[in-house]
Amino acid sequence: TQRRPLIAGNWKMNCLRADGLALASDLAAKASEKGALGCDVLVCPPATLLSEVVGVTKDSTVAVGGQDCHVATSGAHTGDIAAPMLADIGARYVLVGHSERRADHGESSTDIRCKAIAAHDAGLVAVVCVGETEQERDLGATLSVVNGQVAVSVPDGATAKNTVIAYEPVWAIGTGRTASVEEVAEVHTAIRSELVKRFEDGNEFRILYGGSVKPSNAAELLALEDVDGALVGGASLKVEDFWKIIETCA
Ligand code: G2H
Repeated sequence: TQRRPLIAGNWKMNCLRADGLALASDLAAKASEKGALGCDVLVCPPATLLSEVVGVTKDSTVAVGGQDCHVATSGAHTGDIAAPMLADIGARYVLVGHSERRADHGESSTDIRCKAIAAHDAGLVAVVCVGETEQERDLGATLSVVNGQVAVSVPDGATAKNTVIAYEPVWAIGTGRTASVEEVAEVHTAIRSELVKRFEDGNEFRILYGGSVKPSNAAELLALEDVDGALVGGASLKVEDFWKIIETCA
């Protein structure tokens, strides 16, 4: 199966307006200059910048996504953003269930499934994030935890077109510590086999790796059979680094 890689930048709660718009327009300029890329490119800025980042990237191949959405389409949910609002301003993707959301906001896999459904209903691609903690890994529970998260967080209506999976071991996020290629390969293979069992097009789903991806380790990770791209945090905030990761897919 030829799966087109996706390189996604998760800016998290970073970038004031000037820096964020400069980053997005530099990236769009590089993408336009280069022409056909070997991967799809996505940036997920903070909510404050979404609309303007859509504006500065609109003539490029760079897609824009939110970092979270609410399960409801509208209503009394102060501070939240509904999936149709993201679609309305031109976002095409949304991250759901990032481990920081699971930890900071107590989101469960059931919540995340509802968010993925809300994203699908709004016509967005849901990037469903999963990953074990250090303690779960040390207990030897990695595969059961991750498979359990995939089973509950990914809705039955998921297809390879409306859903991307991102595997991010929590202990490797923003720590500089990356999972070894063997560790990554083992989990991605396990996720693939769950997807194939459950979905007719399970082989077509993109499974991204995330957790301290940087230019120096991107190539070996992206070379793995079931690694179909990367979800990049820190290294997506510098256009040179993010671009180097994109170029490993050329
Ligand atoms: C994992 C990743 C992006 P970083 O959270 O989602 O962040 O690359 O900084 O580890």
